[in-house]
Amino acid sequence: MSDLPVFRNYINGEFVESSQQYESINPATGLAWAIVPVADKAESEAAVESAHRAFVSPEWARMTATERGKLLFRLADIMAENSDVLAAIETKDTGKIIRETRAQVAYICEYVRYFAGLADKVEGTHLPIDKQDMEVFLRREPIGVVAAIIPWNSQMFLAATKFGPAIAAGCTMVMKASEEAPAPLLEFARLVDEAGFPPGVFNIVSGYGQDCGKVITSHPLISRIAFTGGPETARHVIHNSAENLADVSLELGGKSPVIVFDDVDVDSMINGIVAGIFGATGQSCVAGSRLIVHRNVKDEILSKLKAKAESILIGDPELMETEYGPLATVAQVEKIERIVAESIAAGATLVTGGKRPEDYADRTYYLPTILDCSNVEDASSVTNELFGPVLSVLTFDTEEEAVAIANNTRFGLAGGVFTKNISRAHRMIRAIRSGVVWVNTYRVISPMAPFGGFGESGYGREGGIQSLLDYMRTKSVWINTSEEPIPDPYKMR
Ligand code: TXE
Repeated sequence: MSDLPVFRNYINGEFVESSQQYESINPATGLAWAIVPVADKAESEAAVESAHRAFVSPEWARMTATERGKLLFRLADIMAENSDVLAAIETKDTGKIIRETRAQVAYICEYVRYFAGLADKVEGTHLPIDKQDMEVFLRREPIGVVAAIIPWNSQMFLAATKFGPAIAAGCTMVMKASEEAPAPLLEFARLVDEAGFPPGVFNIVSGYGQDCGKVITSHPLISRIAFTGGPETARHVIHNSAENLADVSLELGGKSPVIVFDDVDVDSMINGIVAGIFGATGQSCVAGSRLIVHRNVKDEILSKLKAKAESILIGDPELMETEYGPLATVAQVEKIERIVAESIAAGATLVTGGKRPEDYADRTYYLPTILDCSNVEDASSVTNELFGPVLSVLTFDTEEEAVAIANNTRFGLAGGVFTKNISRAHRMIRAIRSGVVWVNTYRVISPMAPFGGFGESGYGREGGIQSLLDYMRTKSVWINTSEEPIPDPYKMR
Protein backbone atom coordinates (compact mmCIF):
# COMPACT_ATOMS: atom_id res chain seq x y z
CA MET A 1 0.00 0.00 0.00
CA SER A 2 1.19 3.48 -0.88
CA ASP A 3 2.01 5.83 2.00
CA LEU A 4 1.62 8.96 -0.14
CA PRO A 5 -0.68 11.66 1.21
CA VAL A 6 -4.23 11.35 -0.12
CA PHE A 7 -6.27 14.37 -1.22
CA ARG A 8 -10.04 14.23 -1.69
CA ASN A 9 -12.71 16.27 -3.39
CA TYR A 10 -14.84 18.39 -1.07
CA ILE A 11 -18.58 18.33 -1.75
CA ASN A 12 -21.41 19.48 0.50
CA GLY A 13 -19.04 19.92 3.45
CA GLU A 14 -17.65 16.36 3.17
CA PHE A 15 -14.41 14.90 1.81
CA VAL A 16 -15.70 12.28 -0.62
CA GLU A 17 -14.34 8.98 -1.88
CA SER A 18 -13.98 9.35 -5.66
CA SER A 19 -14.38 6.38 -7.99
CA GLN A 20 -10.99 7.11 -9.57
CA GLN A 21 -7.66 8.44 -8.28
CA TYR A 22 -4.15 8.87 -9.67
CA GLU A 23 -0.65 9.76 -8.52
CA SER A 24 0.33 13.41 -8.83
CA ILE A 25 3.92 13.97 -9.96
CA ASN A 26 6.39 16.33 -8.30
CA PRO A 27 8.02 17.94 -11.37
CA ALA A 28 11.27 18.61 -9.51
CA THR A 29 11.87 14.91 -8.88
CA GLY A 30 9.73 13.30 -11.55
CA LEU A 31 8.28 11.09 -8.80
CA ALA A 32 4.74 10.57 -7.54
CA TRP A 33 4.21 12.41 -4.28
CA ALA A 34 0.43 12.37 -3.64
CA ILE A 35 -2.77 10.56 -4.52
CA VAL A 36 -5.39 12.87 -6.03
CA PRO A 37 -9.03 12.30 -7.01
CA VAL A 38 -10.86 12.42 -10.34
CA ALA A 39 -14.40 13.78 -10.21
CA ASP A 40 -16.49 11.86 -12.73
CA LYS A 41 -19.69 13.21 -14.26
CA ALA A 42 -21.89 12.17 -11.33
CA GLU A 43 -19.52 13.64 -8.74
CA SER A 44 -19.27 16.91 -10.70
CA GLU A 45 -23.06 17.14 -10.93
CA ALA A 46 -23.34 16.41 -7.21
CA ALA A 47 -20.98 19.33 -6.50
CA VAL A 48 -23.17 21.74 -8.51
CA GLU A 49 -26.36 20.45 -6.89
CA SER A 50 -24.81 20.84 -3.46
CA ALA A 51 -23.81 24.46 -4.25
CA HIS A 52 -27.35 25.13 -5.44
CA ARG A 53 -28.94 23.65 -2.32
CA ALA A 54 -26.68 25.85 -0.22
CA PHE A 55 -27.54 28.92 -2.31
CA VAL A 56 -31.27 28.59 -1.66
CA SER A 57 -30.91 27.36 1.93
CA PRO A 58 -32.15 29.83 4.58
CA GLU A 59 -28.87 29.41 6.45
CA TRP A 60 -26.96 31.04 3.57
CA ALA A 61 -29.65 33.05 1.81
CA ARG A 62 -30.64 34.83 5.05
CA MET A 63 -27.11 35.28 6.35
CA THR A 64 -26.22 38.98 6.54
CA ALA A 65 -23.44 40.34 4.38
CA THR A 66 -21.58 41.22 7.58
CA GLU A 67 -21.69 37.57 8.68
CA ARG A 68 -20.43 36.44 5.26
CA GLY A 69 -17.58 38.92 5.62
CA LYS A 70 -16.74 37.53 9.07
CA LEU A 71 -16.57 33.99 7.66
CA LEU A 72 -14.16 35.20 4.98
CA PHE A 73 -12.06 37.04 7.60
CA ARG A 74 -11.91 33.79 9.59
CA LEU A 75 -10.85 31.91 6.46
CA ALA A 76 -8.10 34.49 5.79
CA ASP A 77 -6.76 34.02 9.33
CA ILE A 78 -6.77 30.24 8.95
CA MET A 79 -5.02 30.59 5.57
CA ALA A 80 -2.38 32.83 7.18
CA GLU A 81 -1.80 30.24 9.94
CA ASN A 82 -1.46 27.51 7.31
CA SER A 83 0.34 29.49 4.62
CA ASP A 84 3.58 27.53 4.93
CA VAL A 85 1.71 24.24 4.49
CA LEU A 86 -0.22 25.54 1.46
CA ALA A 87 2.98 26.93 -0.05
CA ALA A 88 4.87 23.66 0.51
CA ILE A 89 2.10 21.68 -1.20
CA GLU A 90 1.97 24.08 -4.15
CA THR A 91 5.74 23.80 -4.53
CA LYS A 92 5.63 19.99 -4.47
CA ASP A 93 2.77 19.76 -6.94
CA THR A 94 3.83 22.44 -9.45
CA GLY A 95 7.58 22.89 -8.95
CA LYS A 96 7.11 26.60 -8.27
CA ILE A 97 9.92 27.73 -5.96
CA ILE A 98 9.11 27.89 -2.27
CA ARG A 99 10.18 31.51 -1.86
CA GLU A 100 7.55 32.49 -4.46
CA THR A 101 4.74 30.26 -3.16
CA ARG A 102 5.32 31.44 0.44
CA ALA A 103 5.24 35.11 -0.53
CA GLN A 104 2.24 34.58 -2.77
CA VAL A 105 0.14 32.60 -0.29
CA ALA A 106 0.88 35.15 2.45
CA TYR A 107 -0.31 37.99 0.21
CA ILE A 108 -3.38 36.07 -0.95
CA CYS A 109 -4.76 36.36 2.60
CA GLU A 110 -4.93 40.11 1.93
CA TYR A 111 -7.10 39.42 -1.12
CA VAL A 112 -9.50 37.43 1.03
CA ARG A 113 -9.54 40.18 3.68
CA TYR A 114 -10.17 42.85 1.06
CA PHE A 115 -13.30 41.06 -0.20
CA ALA A 116 -14.34 40.14 3.35
CA GLY A 117 -14.33 43.86 4.18
CA LEU A 118 -16.26 44.73 1.02
CA ALA A 119 -19.04 42.21 1.70
CA ASP A 120 -21.23 44.68 3.62
CA LYS A 121 -20.22 47.82 1.73
CA VAL A 122 -22.37 47.18 -1.34
CA GLU A 123 -25.23 49.65 -1.32
CA GLY A 124 -28.44 49.92 -3.32
CA THR A 125 -29.79 53.11 -4.90
CA HIS A 126 -32.98 55.12 -4.64
CA LEU A 127 -34.29 56.42 -7.98
CA PRO A 128 -35.99 59.83 -8.45
CA ILE A 129 -38.57 58.02 -10.58
CA ASP A 130 -40.78 59.84 -13.13
CA LYS A 131 -44.07 58.46 -11.71
CA GLN A 132 -46.23 59.77 -8.89
CA ASP A 133 -46.71 57.74 -5.70
CA MET A 134 -43.99 55.30 -6.60
CA GLU A 135 -40.91 54.50 -4.61
CA VAL A 136 -38.28 52.76 -6.69
CA PHE A 137 -35.03 51.42 -5.39
CA LEU A 138 -32.35 49.05 -6.62
CA ARG A 139 -31.06 46.04 -4.75
CA ARG A 140 -27.91 44.16 -5.63
CA GLU A 141 -28.32 40.43 -5.20
CA PRO A 142 -25.92 37.51 -5.60
CA ILE A 143 -26.00 36.21 -9.16
CA GLY A 144 -26.31 32.53 -8.15
CA VAL A 145 -24.10 29.46 -8.24
CA VAL A 146 -20.61 30.01 -9.65
CA ALA A 147 -18.41 27.54 -11.52
CA ALA A 148 -14.76 28.58 -11.15
CA ILE A 149 -12.14 26.87 -13.31
CA ILE A 150 -8.57 27.17 -12.06
CA PRO A 151 -5.37 26.23 -13.96
CA TRP A 152 -2.22 24.79 -12.36
CA ASN A 153 -0.14 27.97 -12.16
CA SER A 154 -0.64 30.41 -9.24
CA GLN A 155 -3.61 28.38 -8.10
CA MET A 156 -4.24 29.87 -4.70
CA PHE A 157 -4.03 33.36 -6.16
CA LEU A 158 -6.36 32.58 -9.06
CA ALA A 159 -8.77 30.86 -6.67
CA ALA A 160 -8.85 33.81 -4.22
CA THR A 161 -9.57 36.34 -6.96
CA LYS A 162 -12.69 34.29 -7.71
CA PHE A 163 -13.97 32.95 -4.39
CA GLY A 164 -13.25 36.25 -2.55
CA PRO A 165 -15.73 38.37 -4.52
CA ALA A 166 -18.15 35.48 -5.20
CA ILE A 167 -18.62 34.49 -1.56
CA ALA A 168 -18.63 38.13 -0.38
CA ALA A 169 -21.44 38.76 -2.88
CA GLY A 170 -23.46 35.87 -1.42
CA CYS A 171 -22.92 33.33 -4.19
CA THR A 172 -22.04 29.70 -3.61
CA MET A 173 -19.58 27.87 -5.79
CA VAL A 174 -17.92 24.85 -7.31
CA MET A 175 -14.20 25.39 -7.84
CA LYS A 176 -12.43 23.01 -10.16
CA ALA A 177 -8.72 22.50 -9.61
CA SER A 178 -6.47 21.65 -12.56
CA GLU A 179 -5.87 17.94 -13.08
CA GLU A 180 -2.17 18.80 -13.64
CA ALA A 181 -1.62 19.83 -10.00
CA PRO A 182 -4.79 19.79 -7.89
CA ALA A 183 -3.33 19.25 -4.40
CA PRO A 184 -3.08 22.91 -3.22
CA LEU A 185 -6.76 23.61 -3.82
CA LEU A 186 -7.78 20.30 -2.24
CA GLU A 187 -5.69 21.17 0.81
CA PHE A 188 -7.38 24.58 0.82
CA ALA A 189 -10.71 22.71 1.14
CA ARG A 190 -9.57 21.61 4.63
CA LEU A 191 -9.20 25.27 5.61
CA VAL A 192 -12.63 26.14 4.21
CA ASP A 193 -14.03 23.29 6.28
CA GLU A 194 -12.31 24.60 9.41
CA ALA A 195 -13.62 28.15 8.80
CA GLY A 196 -17.18 26.88 9.26
CA PHE A 197 -18.96 27.82 6.04
CA PRO A 198 -22.37 26.12 5.75
CA PRO A 199 -22.09 22.84 3.79
CA GLY A 200 -22.24 23.30 0.03
CA VAL A 201 -21.24 26.99 -0.02
CA PHE A 202 -17.76 25.97 -1.20
CA ASN A 203 -17.30 22.79 -3.22
CA ILE A 204 -13.80 22.01 -4.44
CA VAL A 205 -13.21 19.27 -6.97
CA SER A 206 -10.53 18.08 -9.32
CA GLY A 207 -11.17 16.22 -12.53
CA TYR A 208 -10.63 16.29 -16.26
CA GLY A 209 -11.96 18.80 -18.78
CA GLN A 210 -14.73 16.65 -20.27
CA ASP A 211 -16.22 14.89 -17.26
CA CYS A 212 -15.74 17.69 -14.77
CA GLY A 213 -14.96 21.09 -16.39
CA LYS A 214 -17.55 20.72 -19.11
CA VAL A 215 -20.17 19.28 -16.78
CA ILE A 216 -19.97 22.10 -14.26
CA THR A 217 -19.72 24.95 -16.79
CA SER A 218 -22.72 23.74 -18.82
CA HIS A 219 -24.88 22.70 -15.84
CA PRO A 220 -28.32 24.36 -15.79
CA LEU A 221 -27.94 25.37 -12.13
CA ILE A 222 -24.84 27.50 -12.86
CA SER A 223 -25.35 31.26 -13.30
CA ARG A 224 -21.77 32.49 -13.50
CA ILE A 225 -18.51 31.05 -14.83
CA ALA A 226 -15.10 32.42 -13.85
CA PHE A 227 -12.40 30.83 -15.98
CA THR A 228 -8.61 31.11 -16.05
CA GLY A 229 -6.77 29.01 -18.59
CA GLY A 230 -5.84 28.97 -22.26
CA PRO A 231 -7.83 30.54 -25.14
CA GLU A 232 -8.67 27.16 -26.70
CA THR A 233 -10.36 25.87 -23.55
CA ALA A 234 -12.04 29.27 -23.13
CA ARG A 235 -13.79 28.74 -26.47
CA HIS A 236 -15.18 25.43 -25.15
CA VAL A 237 -16.30 27.17 -21.98
CA ILE A 238 -18.19 29.80 -23.98
CA HIS A 239 -19.92 26.99 -25.90
CA ASN A 240 -20.75 25.32 -22.58
CA SER A 241 -22.28 28.56 -21.32
CA ALA A 242 -24.69 28.51 -24.25
CA GLU A 243 -26.41 25.67 -22.33
CA ASN A 244 -27.10 27.67 -19.17
CA LEU A 245 -26.62 31.26 -20.42
CA ALA A 246 -24.31 31.91 -17.49
CA ASP A 247 -22.31 35.13 -17.30
CA VAL A 248 -18.67 34.41 -18.14
CA SER A 249 -15.38 36.05 -17.22
CA LEU A 250 -12.18 34.85 -18.88
CA GLU A 251 -8.53 35.38 -17.96
CA LEU A 252 -6.43 33.77 -20.69
CA GLY A 253 -2.83 34.83 -20.41
CA GLY A 254 -0.89 36.97 -22.83
CA LYS A 255 2.16 37.92 -24.82
CA SER A 256 2.94 41.04 -22.85
CA PRO A 257 5.32 43.70 -24.19
CA VAL A 258 7.97 45.39 -22.09
CA ILE A 259 9.11 48.57 -23.86
CA VAL A 260 12.44 50.11 -22.89
CA PHE A 261 13.38 53.59 -24.09
CA ASP A 262 16.96 54.82 -24.38
CA ASP A 263 16.64 57.32 -21.52
CA VAL A 264 16.59 54.64 -18.81
CA ASP A 265 19.20 53.80 -16.23
CA VAL A 266 19.81 50.25 -17.45
CA ASP A 267 21.20 48.90 -14.18
CA SER A 268 18.14 49.95 -12.22
CA MET A 269 15.61 48.25 -14.50
CA ILE A 270 17.22 44.93 -15.48
CA ASN A 271 15.62 43.25 -12.44
CA GLY A 272 12.18 44.39 -13.63
CA ILE A 273 12.61 42.62 -16.97
CA VAL A 274 14.05 39.52 -15.29
CA ALA A 275 11.21 39.31 -12.75
CA GLY A 276 8.72 39.79 -15.58
CA ILE A 277 9.89 36.83 -17.64
CA PHE A 278 11.85 34.45 -15.41
CA GLY A 279 9.69 34.79 -12.25
CA ALA A 280 7.54 31.65 -11.83
CA THR A 281 9.78 30.14 -14.56
CA GLY A 282 7.79 32.21 -17.05
CA GLN A 283 4.60 30.28 -16.22
CA SER A 284 2.73 33.45 -15.47
CA CYS A 285 -0.15 35.00 -17.38
CA VAL A 286 1.51 38.43 -17.19
CA ALA A 287 4.97 37.22 -18.21
CA GLY A 288 6.73 40.09 -19.99
CA SER A 289 7.75 37.80 -22.83
CA ARG A 290 8.38 40.41 -25.58
CA LEU A 291 11.16 42.86 -24.78
CA ILE A 292 10.83 45.83 -27.16
CA VAL A 293 14.01 47.78 -26.72
CA HIS A 294 15.32 51.01 -28.26
CA ARG A 295 18.12 50.25 -30.70
CA ASN A 296 20.54 52.59 -28.83
CA VAL A 297 20.42 50.53 -25.62
CA LYS A 298 19.86 47.08 -27.09
CA ASP A 299 23.46 45.81 -26.82
CA GLU A 300 23.95 47.06 -23.28
CA ILE A 301 20.63 45.60 -22.12
CA LEU A 302 21.16 42.27 -23.82
CA SER A 303 24.62 41.80 -22.35
CA LYS A 304 23.38 42.68 -18.83
CA LEU A 305 20.29 40.48 -19.20
CA LYS A 306 22.45 37.60 -20.41
CA ALA A 307 24.78 37.96 -17.41
CA LYS A 308 21.81 38.08 -15.02
CA ALA A 309 20.02 35.13 -16.66
CA GLU A 310 23.17 33.02 -16.43
CA SER A 311 23.65 33.84 -12.75
CA ILE A 312 20.18 32.77 -11.59
CA LEU A 313 20.46 29.95 -9.06
CA ILE A 314 18.70 26.90 -10.47
CA GLY A 315 17.84 24.15 -8.05
CA ASP A 316 15.46 22.29 -5.81
CA PRO A 317 12.27 24.39 -5.57
CA GLU A 318 11.78 23.31 -1.95
CA LEU A 319 14.95 25.14 -0.82
CA MET A 320 14.64 28.80 0.15
CA GLU A 321 17.88 29.78 -1.64
CA THR A 322 16.67 28.44 -5.01
CA GLU A 323 15.78 31.21 -7.45
CA TYR A 324 14.55 29.14 -10.36
CA GLY A 325 12.88 25.75 -10.52
CA PRO A 326 11.34 23.35 -13.01
CA LEU A 327 8.35 23.83 -15.26
CA ALA A 328 5.15 22.14 -14.20
CA THR A 329 4.87 19.43 -16.86
CA VAL A 330 6.81 17.56 -19.54
CA ALA A 331 4.32 18.88 -22.11
CA GLN A 332 5.26 22.46 -21.16
CA VAL A 333 8.97 21.81 -21.73
CA GLU A 334 8.33 20.04 -25.03
CA LYS A 335 6.16 22.93 -26.26
CA ILE A 336 8.91 25.42 -25.38
CA GLU A 337 11.60 23.30 -27.06
CA ARG A 338 9.52 23.16 -30.23
CA ILE A 339 8.81 26.90 -30.37
CA VAL A 340 12.43 27.87 -29.61
CA ALA A 341 13.67 25.51 -32.35
CA GLU A 342 11.15 26.94 -34.84
CA SER A 343 12.20 30.49 -33.99
CA ILE A 344 15.91 29.77 -34.40
CA ALA A 345 15.22 28.00 -37.72
CA ALA A 346 13.34 31.12 -38.83
CA GLY A 347 16.36 33.36 -38.07
CA ALA A 348 16.21 34.26 -34.36
CA THR A 349 19.59 34.36 -32.56
CA LEU A 350 20.00 32.51 -29.29
CA VAL A 351 21.52 34.89 -26.72
CA THR A 352 21.47 32.45 -23.82
CA GLY A 353 19.72 29.26 -22.67
CA GLY A 354 17.74 27.38 -25.28
CA LYS A 355 18.07 23.97 -23.64
CA ARG A 356 17.53 21.94 -20.48
CA PRO A 357 20.25 22.51 -17.85
CA GLU A 358 22.76 19.63 -17.91
CA ASP A 359 22.33 18.74 -14.23
CA TYR A 360 18.56 18.34 -14.72
CA ALA A 361 18.37 17.06 -18.30
CA ASP A 362 16.01 14.22 -17.32
CA ARG A 363 13.49 16.53 -15.64
CA THR A 364 11.22 19.42 -16.57
CA TYR A 365 13.80 22.18 -16.15
CA TYR A 366 14.54 24.63 -18.99
CA LEU A 367 17.22 27.33 -18.85
CA PRO A 368 16.30 31.03 -18.73
CA THR A 369 16.36 31.79 -22.44
CA ILE A 370 16.79 34.97 -24.48
CA LEU A 371 16.17 35.03 -28.22
CA ASP A 372 17.11 38.05 -30.34
CA CYS A 373 14.19 38.19 -32.77
CA SER A 374 14.90 41.67 -34.16
CA ASN A 375 15.25 40.25 -37.67
CA VAL A 376 12.22 37.93 -37.41
CA GLU A 377 9.35 39.81 -35.87
CA ASP A 378 6.91 37.04 -36.76
CA ALA A 379 8.97 34.25 -35.14
CA SER A 380 6.93 31.62 -33.35
CA SER A 381 8.31 32.74 -29.97
CA VAL A 382 7.14 36.32 -30.66
CA THR A 383 3.59 35.46 -31.61
CA ASN A 384 2.74 32.50 -29.32
CA GLU A 385 2.32 32.37 -25.57
CA LEU A 386 4.99 29.85 -24.51
CA PHE A 387 4.08 30.01 -20.83
CA GLY A 388 7.75 29.51 -20.09
CA PRO A 389 11.09 31.25 -19.48
CA VAL A 390 11.74 32.57 -22.99
CA LEU A 391 12.26 36.27 -23.68
CA SER A 392 11.95 37.37 -27.32
CA VAL A 393 13.76 40.62 -28.04
CA LEU A 394 12.64 43.12 -30.68
CA THR A 395 14.02 46.60 -31.46
CA PHE A 396 12.59 50.01 -32.37
CA ASP A 397 13.76 53.50 -33.29
CA THR A 398 10.65 55.65 -32.80
CA GLU A 399 7.85 55.76 -30.24
CA GLU A 400 5.29 54.97 -32.98
CA GLU A 401 7.23 51.87 -33.95
CA ALA A 402 7.37 50.73 -30.31
CA VAL A 403 3.58 51.07 -30.00
CA ALA A 404 2.96 49.26 -33.28
CA ILE A 405 5.17 46.32 -32.23
CA ALA A 406 3.65 46.23 -28.72
CA ASN A 407 0.10 46.07 -30.08
CA ASN A 408 0.95 43.56 -32.81
CA THR A 409 -0.56 40.65 -30.85
CA ARG A 410 -3.89 38.87 -30.41
CA PHE A 411 -3.41 39.23 -26.65
CA GLY A 412 -3.69 42.26 -24.35
CA LEU A 413 -3.24 41.36 -20.70
CA ALA A 414 -0.31 43.46 -19.48
CA GLY A 415 2.43 45.79 -20.67
CA GLY A 416 5.49 47.48 -19.21
CA VAL A 417 7.11 50.79 -20.09
CA PHE A 418 10.52 51.89 -18.87
CA THR A 419 11.29 55.58 -19.43
CA LYS A 420 12.21 58.66 -17.40
CA ASN A 421 10.07 60.90 -19.62
CA ILE A 422 6.71 61.40 -17.88
CA SER A 423 4.94 62.77 -20.96
CA ARG A 424 6.07 59.83 -23.04
CA ALA A 425 4.99 57.45 -20.26
CA HIS A 426 1.46 58.88 -20.41
CA ARG A 427 1.38 58.61 -24.21
CA MET A 428 2.39 54.96 -23.92
CA ILE A 429 -0.20 54.26 -21.21
CA ARG A 430 -2.90 55.49 -23.61
CA ALA A 431 -1.49 53.68 -26.64
CA ILE A 432 -0.83 50.20 -25.25
CA ARG A 433 -3.85 47.96 -25.61
CA SER A 434 -3.78 45.91 -22.43
CA GLY A 435 -5.69 45.57 -19.17
CA VAL A 436 -2.68 46.50 -17.02
CA VAL A 437 0.20 48.87 -17.78
CA TRP A 438 3.18 49.07 -15.45
CA VAL A 439 5.50 52.08 -15.73
CA ASN A 440 9.06 51.64 -14.45
CA THR A 441 8.00 48.49 -12.62
CA TYR A 442 6.55 45.08 -13.51
CA ARG A 443 4.41 42.27 -12.05
CA VAL A 444 3.00 44.25 -9.12
CA ILE A 445 -0.54 43.37 -8.04
CA SER A 446 -3.06 44.30 -5.36
CA PRO A 447 -6.58 43.17 -4.44
CA MET A 448 -7.70 46.76 -5.02
CA ALA A 449 -6.54 46.88 -8.64
CA PRO A 450 -8.70 45.31 -11.38
CA PHE A 451 -6.91 42.68 -13.43
CA GLY A 452 -7.92 41.30 -16.84
CA GLY A 453 -7.35 41.67 -20.52
CA PHE A 454 -8.26 42.83 -23.99
CA GLY A 455 -8.56 40.64 -27.08
CA GLU A 456 -7.53 36.98 -26.65
CA SER A 457 -6.50 37.69 -23.09
CA GLY A 458 -10.19 37.48 -22.24
CA TYR A 459 -12.81 39.67 -20.64
CA GLY A 460 -14.07 40.61 -17.19
CA ARG A 461 -11.89 41.89 -14.37
CA GLU A 462 -10.64 40.21 -11.20
CA GLY A 463 -9.76 42.40 -8.20
CA GLY A 464 -11.25 45.72 -7.20
CA ILE A 465 -14.82 46.64 -6.30
CA GLN A 466 -16.19 45.99 -9.79
CA SER A 467 -15.16 42.33 -9.56
CA LEU A 468 -17.49 41.92 -6.58
CA LEU A 469 -20.36 43.64 -8.42
CA ASP A 470 -19.78 41.24 -11.33
CA TYR A 471 -21.00 38.43 -9.03
CA MET A 472 -24.27 40.35 -8.43
CA ARG A 473 -27.38 41.28 -10.37
CA THR A 474 -29.43 44.44 -9.98
CA LYS A 475 -33.08 44.10 -8.96
CA SER A 476 -35.45 47.06 -9.48
CA VAL A 477 -38.11 47.29 -6.79
CA TRP A 478 -41.36 49.30 -7.36
CA ILE A 479 -43.60 50.23 -4.42
CA ASN A 480 -46.93 51.94 -4.89
CA THR A 481 -47.42 54.32 -1.92
CA SER A 482 -50.86 55.58 -2.95
CA GLU A 483 -54.03 54.79 -0.97
CA GLU A 484 -56.07 55.15 -4.19
CA PRO A 485 -57.38 51.96 -5.85
CA ILE A 486 -55.35 50.82 -8.84
CA PRO A 487 -56.98 52.41 -11.92
CA ASP A 488 -58.88 50.19 -14.35
CA PRO A 489 -56.39 49.46 -17.14
CA TYR A 490 -59.20 49.42 -19.75
CA LYS A 491 -60.53 52.91 -18.99
CA MET A 492 -58.86 55.90 -20.65
CA ARG A 493 -57.77 58.55 -18.16
O1 TXE B 1 -4.87 25.10 -19.75
P1 TXE B 1 -6.36 24.71 -20.04
P2 TXE B 1 -3.57 24.21 -19.91
C1 TXE B 1 -2.25 28.98 -21.37
C2 TXE B 1 -0.79 28.65 -21.52
C3 TXE B 1 -0.79 27.15 -21.54
C4 TXE B 1 -2.08 26.87 -22.29
C5 TXE B 1 -2.69 25.52 -22.01
O2 TXE B 1 -0.31 29.12 -22.75
O3 TXE B 1 0.33 26.60 -22.18
O4 TXE B 1 -2.96 27.87 -21.85
O5 TXE B 1 -2.64 25.27 -20.61
C6 TXE B 1 -10.11 22.97 -17.56
N1 TXE B 1 -14.64 22.85 -19.96
N2 TXE B 1 -2.60 29.20 -19.97
O6 TXE B 1 -3.72 23.06 -20.83
O7 TXE B 1 -6.47 23.45 -20.82
C7 TXE B 1 -8.87 22.20 -17.20
O8 TXE B 1 -9.21 20.97 -16.62
C8 TXE B 1 -14.28 23.44 -18.80
C9 TXE B 1 -2.65 30.56 -19.53
O9 TXE B 1 -3.14 23.91 -18.55
O10 TXE B 1 -7.00 25.93 -20.55
C10 TXE B 1 -8.16 23.19 -16.27
O11 TXE B 1 -8.74 23.12 -14.97
N3 TXE B 1 -13.04 23.37 -18.29
C11 TXE B 1 -3.26 30.70 -18.20
C12 TXE B 1 -8.51 24.55 -16.88
O12 TXE B 1 -9.61 24.30 -17.77
C13 TXE B 1 -12.11 22.70 -18.99
C14 TXE B 1 -3.17 29.63 -17.23
C15 TXE B 1 -7.37 25.22 -17.65
O13 TXE B 1 -6.88 24.31 -18.59
C16 TXE B 1 -12.43 22.07 -20.22
C17 TXE B 1 -3.15 28.32 -17.83
C18 TXE B 1 -13.75 22.17 -20.70
N4 TXE B 1 -14.13 21.63 -21.87
C19 TXE B 1 -2.85 28.17 -19.14
N5 TXE B 1 -11.29 21.49 -20.69
C20 TXE B 1 -3.28 32.02 -17.57
N6 TXE B 1 -4.28 32.82 -17.86
O14 TXE B 1 -2.44 32.31 -16.74
C21 TXE B 1 -10.31 21.75 -19.78
N7 TXE B 1 -10.81 22.47 -18.75
